[in-house]
Amino acid sequence: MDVLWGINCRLWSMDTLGEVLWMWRLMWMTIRMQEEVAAERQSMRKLAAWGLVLDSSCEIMTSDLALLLLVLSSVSTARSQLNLSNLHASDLPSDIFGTTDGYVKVFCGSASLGKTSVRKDTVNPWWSEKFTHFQAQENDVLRLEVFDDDLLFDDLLGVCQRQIKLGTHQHDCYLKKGGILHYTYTLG
Ligand SMILES: [Ca+2]
Ligand SMILES: [Ca+2]
Repeated sequence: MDVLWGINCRLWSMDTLGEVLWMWRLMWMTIRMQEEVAAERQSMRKLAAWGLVLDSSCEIMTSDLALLLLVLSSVSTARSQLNLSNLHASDLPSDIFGTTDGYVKVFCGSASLGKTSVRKDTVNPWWSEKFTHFQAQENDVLRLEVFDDDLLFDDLLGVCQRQIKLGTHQHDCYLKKGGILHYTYTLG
């Protein structure tokens, strides 16, 4: 009797172990499937965020893809070249440390295009530097920061900002701390 019970018990144990393993495998597969579905949804959300229109079966429609490519190509062709030149200033304010030592930092959109050299001891500086940006777009913000070079901390004399337009334009910008910055740019 004990022997038979022992055999039955072992068989029961084997069956139970098999069931547990099978259940564990089923749970593991379920979790993996959920992860894959979540990842798939995440990638679909990213595509949707890029402006792609998805159909009911979550497949990108051919016409939408063609439209996207058309938009992307038109964006790339909208890039223009910006040339900035003829930078000079008049009546820059001096301070107790002496006559102004002016220079200008140049930015276009999120790009920094560099800065001019320092024109020492003059309130009417001219800068020979020219700045070029090949990835400019109409309505990008051209930003010019005029500084007085000092021993420790340079003084910001004023900031000139404007949205650039196609063509050649000449501007006079009145600086917050006094003086005028003159410049010319061409976008095209
Ligand atoms: Ca100075
Ligand atoms: Ca100063």
